[in-house]
Amino acid sequence: MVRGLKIELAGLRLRNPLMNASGVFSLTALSLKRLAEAGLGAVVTKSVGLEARTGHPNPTVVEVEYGLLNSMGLPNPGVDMALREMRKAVTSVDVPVIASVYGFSPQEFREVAKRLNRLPISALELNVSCPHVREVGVEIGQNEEAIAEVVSKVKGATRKPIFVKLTPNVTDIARMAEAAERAGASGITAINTVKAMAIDVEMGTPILGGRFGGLSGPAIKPVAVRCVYEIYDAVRIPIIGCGGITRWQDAAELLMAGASALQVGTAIMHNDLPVFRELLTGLKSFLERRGLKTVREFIGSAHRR
Ligand code: RRO
Repeated sequence: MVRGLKIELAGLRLRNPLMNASGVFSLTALSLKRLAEAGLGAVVTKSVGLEARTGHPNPTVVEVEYGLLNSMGLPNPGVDMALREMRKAVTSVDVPVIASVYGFSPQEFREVAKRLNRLPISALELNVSCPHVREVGVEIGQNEEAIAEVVSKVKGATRKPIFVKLTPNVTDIARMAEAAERAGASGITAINTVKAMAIDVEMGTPILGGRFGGLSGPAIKPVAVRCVYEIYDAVRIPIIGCGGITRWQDAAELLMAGASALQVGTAIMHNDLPVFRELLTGLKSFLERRGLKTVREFIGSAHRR
């Protein structure tokens, strides 16, 4: 294990700040276990809702310059089936398990959160930011009142820490973070994917079965850095930075922008699980070169001038 990277996040003690981004390698207990074994500080499940969904028609993923475009469409087995897998996960994984939750209404979010109380899940991440599934993602995440309502409803149903995953597809992400904080969120995850599209010029039609998708990977890292920086100035609750982390320098950049923890998604698809060891070793050496004892000393350091 790489030492010196321990953090505390909304009451969770993590051996290091790295997590997977929800949806990547995170549907089964076995894949969550493999992520934990790859060295992560916590693991995050694929988003689960009240009912099962098959997701969007193929193709659901397309590679573009400097990133990936996905339109998975929230495929998931529904919370009751997902609970079985999560039960296996919490018993076989030696790091905190964070459950990602979505809903078509504040009541649905609440109901899913309530059912998750049956398991020793460490925290919830509310997905109010899927860019391409109608009525369930950005319709909530682009509206301060809707974010606040979802957070308050879920808070009434659980005592677990609540992270709210925000969309960059808004004019002012800091205001969305403030709304989540005012409603009692324990932290913010920033950012979900950027709404995007690709067209096959020979066919003359959109490539993705769902037409629109979410852009992830190196292309969106500067957007993530900007969002985390703005949110850090606006709220006191911790931020989990997510978006395009591929090398340890990207991780350091998001920490300096104000993230206390980090999620990695697309880089797992490109570099597989060894990417986490590389990130941890790189961050550790950087700390040492800077004469710093803990990763905490980095958090938000780009704001101090
Ligand atoms: O399942 C998806 O298509 C998906 C989700 Br829920 C999300 O939050 N972000 C994303 O890029 N894809």
